[in-house]
Amino acid sequence: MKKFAVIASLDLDLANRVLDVASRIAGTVDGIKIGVPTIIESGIGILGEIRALLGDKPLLVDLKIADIGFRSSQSWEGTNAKIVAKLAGSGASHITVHGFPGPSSVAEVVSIGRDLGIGVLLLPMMSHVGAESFFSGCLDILNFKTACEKSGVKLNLTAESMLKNVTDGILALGEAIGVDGYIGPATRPEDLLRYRIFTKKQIWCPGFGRQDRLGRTLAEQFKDWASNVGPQSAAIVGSLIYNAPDPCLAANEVVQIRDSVIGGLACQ
Ligand code: 3DU
Repeated sequence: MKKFAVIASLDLDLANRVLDVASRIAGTVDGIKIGVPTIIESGIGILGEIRALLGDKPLLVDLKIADIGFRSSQSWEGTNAKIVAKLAGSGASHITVHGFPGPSSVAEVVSIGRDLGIGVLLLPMMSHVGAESFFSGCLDILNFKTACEKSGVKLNLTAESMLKNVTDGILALGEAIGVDGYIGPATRPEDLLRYRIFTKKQIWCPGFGRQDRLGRTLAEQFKDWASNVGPQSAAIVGSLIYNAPDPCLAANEVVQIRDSVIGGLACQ
């Protein structure tokens, strides 16, 4: 993936609108994200159509998988495995999975994702108001370690003293299992800095524009994002692009802001 990528999230209600905007912006942005409403409306066939527009750019399918992992003596047979298996050959390059259902749930998604060549992005925190009410809660470390052991997940124990809350536990889990990256909140700069204590992996960040609660301009949001997470990252931008009168123009403006912000950074 391109460094400091811009990924357009096309949360539109009808398939023809998604495809229309996708066809107009595919050459400008660095990838596209499709969510559950679009899959429910259109079926996964739409992913192949978007893949054809994107060439080899990332296509993130944001299912936020959060069902069971179940390992029989032979293989992964939980619901998570069945969900991911449905994306075989669909054109998806990445999927999202929640960490709160625990080690076996995440391990199952990563195992099947690897078999299919689909990258897995884990959610240790979210961008919306109130996300911290559960994610920032205390982590029962003893219980967490036992759950990891039972699921065959080996935690890096040097990280143990760093585990302050659920977000930290999910980050430690992602590192232990070997996820491909994380979804991190652009609305919470301090959380993004905390992610970077745990991981060098990619961090893909939603929360630009309407979700910002810190009174920042878009350029300031991009500057905070880029300097906090560094080049192994993506900015996920939804309504700012798809709701604009001219989504193509809006995508160009977002990419220009990204370019001018990273042009001024020392770390690029
Ligand atoms: O707020 P926007 O319109 O830019 O859309 C953000 C997208 O990213 C949207 O699809 C939402 O479901 C997704 N997302 C978050 O906003 C926050 C998260 O923590 C994870 C995904």
